[in-house]
Amino acid sequence: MTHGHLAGRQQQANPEPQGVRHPHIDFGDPQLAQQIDTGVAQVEALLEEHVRGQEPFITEKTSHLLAAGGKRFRPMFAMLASQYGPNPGCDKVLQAACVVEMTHLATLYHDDVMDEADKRRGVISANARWDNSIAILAGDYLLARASHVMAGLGTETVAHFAETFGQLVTGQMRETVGPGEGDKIEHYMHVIHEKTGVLIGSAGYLGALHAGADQATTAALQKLGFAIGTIFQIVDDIIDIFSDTSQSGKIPGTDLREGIFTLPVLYALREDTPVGEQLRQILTGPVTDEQQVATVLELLHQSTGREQALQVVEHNMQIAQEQLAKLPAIPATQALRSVMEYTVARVG
Ligand code: GRG
Repeated sequence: MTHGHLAGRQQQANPEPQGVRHPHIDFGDPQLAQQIDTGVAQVEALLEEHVRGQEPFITEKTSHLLAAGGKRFRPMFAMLASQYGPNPGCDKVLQAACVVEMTHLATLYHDDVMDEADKRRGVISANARWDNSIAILAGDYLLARASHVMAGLGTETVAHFAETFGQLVTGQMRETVGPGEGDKIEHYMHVIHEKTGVLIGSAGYLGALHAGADQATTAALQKLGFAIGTIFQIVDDIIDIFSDTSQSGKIPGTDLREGIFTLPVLYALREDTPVGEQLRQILTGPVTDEQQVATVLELLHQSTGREQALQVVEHNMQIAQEQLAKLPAIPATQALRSVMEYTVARVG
């Protein structure tokens, strides 16, 4: 749930940027793969152009995280969604994909301020390199540039994006205020829907809309993106607890150390077993002592937390399958199925 940052622990003197890391997904059709690659490369060129400011001191900040890397998952999803209309990969599709990725980029700047993150995409975060004000303003500038591109895409896109912005901010604020007396698992699901599901849903919606796809198909691709985003986040949160460092390169328990209890932990805490009881006693806040982190991880391995979180993944896969079933039998549908399988396969 901390979305990849390693606050305060792993900052290196000379951190290495990740570089752009397109996920290796077999689309099952070389011609389609070529079209998507070309489209994503065109979006990359647009991103490089649009993150630039009118002053060099702006460009230095707004290009920092774009240059550092990232998967470009959302542009790829938009390009695939555009296959369902008569104009796949047209200029407007490319611009829509660019708007989605620039918005994603802006949220990363703001998220790192809120999380006091030191690193993002393998490099020093903007808040750590400059300061919070600069990082917030860089995110704001990216939103301004995204709005500029959006203006050329018409009022339907602007209206759609107004909704998306609102949901992103609501999710972030919902996470910040916490569940209060409410159900913690419902709260978690609500937050990940708003913070992660909604924007991937937008990529599906806008890619299809600007390619000229019909309304039912556009709606199915938005729901598919939402479900895939939800799976993506739960899987990330499972990996954070249960990953084997030698395989994933990640140190397990980052969220725990920050007092963020994600889905597998929330399920484990509900268990009416001695393991659940011990976890309830220990997990009253952030786990700071490394010995305690090891104990909690061991208890989580003994719990049903992972299994129960995977059942929620399974449920969202069914939702995704329902949307895939609404789509015509074209190569993009098989590719989207592979995208869904990729998001799940990361959990091992
Ligand atoms: C600026 C519109 C706006 C909103 C501010 C801060 C905030 C409200 C929302 C935060 C939303 C957020 C950071 C969600 C996390 C989404 C997520 C899964 C990030 C990681 O995505 P990847 O794995 O990252 O696709 P890369 O680096 O590969 O692009």
